[in-house]
Amino acid sequence: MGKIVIDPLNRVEGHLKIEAVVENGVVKEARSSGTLWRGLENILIGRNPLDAQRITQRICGVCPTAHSTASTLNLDSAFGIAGNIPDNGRIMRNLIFGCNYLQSHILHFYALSALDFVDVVPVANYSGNDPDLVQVKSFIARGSLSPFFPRYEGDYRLKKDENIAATKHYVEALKMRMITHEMLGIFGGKMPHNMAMVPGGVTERPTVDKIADFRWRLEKVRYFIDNIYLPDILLVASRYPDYFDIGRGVGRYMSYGGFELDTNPDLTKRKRLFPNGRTDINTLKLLDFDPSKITEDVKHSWYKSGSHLHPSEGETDPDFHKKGAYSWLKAPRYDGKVHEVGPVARQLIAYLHGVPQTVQNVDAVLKAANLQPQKLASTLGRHAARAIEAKIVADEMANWVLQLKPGEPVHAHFEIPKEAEGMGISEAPRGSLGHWISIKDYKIANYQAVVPTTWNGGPRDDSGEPGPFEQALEGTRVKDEKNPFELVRIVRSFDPCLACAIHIITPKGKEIGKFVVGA
Ligand code: NFE
Ligand code: MG
Repeated sequence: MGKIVIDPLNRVEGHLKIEAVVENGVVKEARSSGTLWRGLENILIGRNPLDAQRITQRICGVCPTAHSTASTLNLDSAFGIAGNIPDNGRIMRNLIFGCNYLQSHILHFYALSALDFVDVVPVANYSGNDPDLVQVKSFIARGSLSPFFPRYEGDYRLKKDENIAATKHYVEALKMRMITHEMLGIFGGKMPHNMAMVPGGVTERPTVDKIADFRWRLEKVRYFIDNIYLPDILLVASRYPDYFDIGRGVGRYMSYGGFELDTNPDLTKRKRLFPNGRTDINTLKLLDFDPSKITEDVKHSWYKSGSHLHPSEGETDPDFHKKGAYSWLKAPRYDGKVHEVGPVARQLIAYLHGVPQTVQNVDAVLKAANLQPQKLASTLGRHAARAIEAKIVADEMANWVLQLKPGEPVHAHFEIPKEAEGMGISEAPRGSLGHWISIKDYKIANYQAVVPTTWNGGPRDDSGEPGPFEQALEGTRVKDEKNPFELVRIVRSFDPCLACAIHIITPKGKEIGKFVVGA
């Protein structure tokens, strides 16, 4: 029996450690551990509620827009104005958030995980004159091997020309990332950490110039998704078909729903591009979603605060010496049960709701890869679902931007209430994201976030059931324990972001070691 330790696992947001106990070549037990304490949200306590949108974005540089979306929905709800958002504000929020989705999904496939399937070594001997590839070749020749190495060896299956083409796409993906950031800047001011999303709507005004600027850039990104990203996913799918059976995971899925199509003040009833719900991969029946059933367990997390609490009454009291604990992530559960969140969850649930864009695109990809829907519950299923929804979001953005009405309102009036509770639930690129606020005496009295990578990467719950990463790893056959490429492929398919997962509120005045929070 051997133990594999992969630490750090990620190509960014690195503080994720995976431990796998292997018996007869198969993972018998896996542990996912967030190894960094951040304590970022403690800054929120006692502040003006409007600061939430600014500060929570700093949880992450990859998906700050997800946190600005969840926090503005949270403040809309606490201020009692969720039903008053003007169409221009609703649409510009979708566009700003959509840009972040596109950059995040493209970044994830090409920069953070494609190198698990693509071998860049053939580019060292490239003899053509493509300027991007010539640059990569000279970069390698200078001995600059990062970010391509170190890596696990032994299972690269694309042909030489395919590896070279995919490396070219890696470079093009970086340009797409730049374009989506520029697009986000048009309506959001800047990326990361947009300045435009505020309770009531946005601060930016649409003009014909901005709409045109946005739209031509979006067309480049749509071309890349349709002609490069989706075909690359299908190519990898054709060469690594066993990865539609590897890394299946818990099989229970949940989506809070995201991208606002109306302004129903009840977020659970609001019409959204990706609707809310739950499902099980074995039955594929649509199940209900009720946010009051969300709780967080901490038996195996380094906290001495209460376990199984709803986020509206969440506590975060660190205890690094706690026995039996092995992660700074909590273990979120719905109705006491573990759920995977993310693109597979969103697309399965949207499919079961009959969302036409999802049905059409999921059917097309399943047909092209000759797969049953159940195969989406897998390592490559996660990559495929992510590419499908990049296309859906990009195509919808092309419609939304033309629905903006220059000269019409972008923002609804609000007043900060003396006392209020709020909830902002949405879908970040990596899955379901919720923010909860409690306001007392016009200030933030408590603020809790439950984040996608906390759902997927969290440890065992109080009943001992492992989290989604852990369950996806358990039962996996490892060919060579020194090169556990199967395990990194599985976990990276979830697109882990530990910066998000370990955001953590600490109440003001709390002593942590020698420090007193907020003192
Ligand atoms: Ni830091 Fe994030 C997304 C959020 S993930 S990337 O997507 O919220 O846990
Ligand atoms: Mg939290």
